[in-house]
Amino acid sequence: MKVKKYKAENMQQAMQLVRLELGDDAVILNSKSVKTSRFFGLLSKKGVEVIAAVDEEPSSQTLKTKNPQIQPEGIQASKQTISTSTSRVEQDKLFDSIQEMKKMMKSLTQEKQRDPLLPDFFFHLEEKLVQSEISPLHVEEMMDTIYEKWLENKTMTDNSILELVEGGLLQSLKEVSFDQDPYKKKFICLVGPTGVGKTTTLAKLAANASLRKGKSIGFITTDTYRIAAIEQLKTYASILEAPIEVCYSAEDFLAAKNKLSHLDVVFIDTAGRNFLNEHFIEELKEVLDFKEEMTTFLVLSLTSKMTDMKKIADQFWNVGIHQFIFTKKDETTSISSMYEISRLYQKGAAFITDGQNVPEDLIPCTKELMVRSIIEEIA
Ligand SMILES: Nc1nc2c(ncn2[C@@H]2O[C@H](COP(=O)(O)OP(=O)(O)O)[C@@H](O)[C@H]2O)c(=O)[nH]1
Ligand SMILES: [Mg+2]
Repeated sequence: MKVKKYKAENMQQAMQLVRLELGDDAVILNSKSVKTSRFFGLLSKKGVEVIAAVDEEPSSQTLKTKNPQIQPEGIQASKQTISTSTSRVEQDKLFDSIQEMKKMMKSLTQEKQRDPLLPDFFFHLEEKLVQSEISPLHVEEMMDTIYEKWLENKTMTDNSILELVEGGLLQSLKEVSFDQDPYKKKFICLVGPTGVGKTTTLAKLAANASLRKGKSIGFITTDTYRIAAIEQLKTYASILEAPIEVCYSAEDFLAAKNKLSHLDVVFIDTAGRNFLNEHFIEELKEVLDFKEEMTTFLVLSLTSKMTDMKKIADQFWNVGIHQFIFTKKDETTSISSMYEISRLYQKGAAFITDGQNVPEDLIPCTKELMVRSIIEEIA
């Protein structure tokens, strides 16, 4: 890692220096305002001091680990990587086998109890649901209720059984609100781990508000961790001819909010960083100063594992999440996780995204749509 200190008149200049010398992947480790003095201290001027770092060429890393006798740290590092990944794999395996055992026990008890005349389609649906991301216990309860209904009317068609399943899934989201007007508050903030599609989705939402709904819009980004991230949002802002404020501190953020408060909607982008880092969540809470006038969406990728999605939701919950946005539907065939997350956390989803095209690949989400997509997956 190469670390360097830069002094400049303002943050923009400092970032330019960092970028020129260390490139787009540079990371800002620290920044503070300082006084620079000229003419033997007679004239003092305000400025900023930034400490930035960048990972050095990956090839030198590889060299280190390739020659253990010369570089003992290299070996240690790689061993550590293996041991952490092993324990993770082990954990996942354990989780999977527990799920497997649950399923087995469940099917054993069912075979004993249920009427032999029960149509194959019932078992087919039940099996599909158990194989999905939906909790087996929840599936069992729902299918038991449907079984009771079938006992009362054994001539029920397959289609009627499917409708009952659809009704059952909808019933569990009865208390969950899926807000239909995401632009009703002035500030819209997206939070979530790195790479899930926050910035892309923010651009889609902003384009939608501006081009389709005719709202005046602006952007704020607090994702100043990587220079490339700022540039990404700046590009969208310039295409939409919208103002953008880059914030490096809580003070900057408050100033930016005031500066853009004349606009209809202001879209706020945040850094992902490591979602397991609790300190980061606290930092985010401090910087963002979540108030009444802000809608906060937690962005989750449907390509993530269910266990990870739950961990992320738990971590970000403190920040005050209003609704979910589920991304990358186009990259997976199993989408029951979004239903399960909404059911578990009793929060709806405002949007689903299904591609990289801005602004097209954005679908407003409703309960019915969410449940229908599961029905299509299992039927
Ligand atoms: N396939 C697919 N890719 C997406 C979708 N949304 C975003 N991406 C891509 O995911 C990558 C990361 O997106 P970005 O918005 O930078 O994520 P961020 O780190 O959360 O801000 C980019 O390559 C996006 O084009 C989606 O709905 N489907
Ligand atoms: Mg981003």
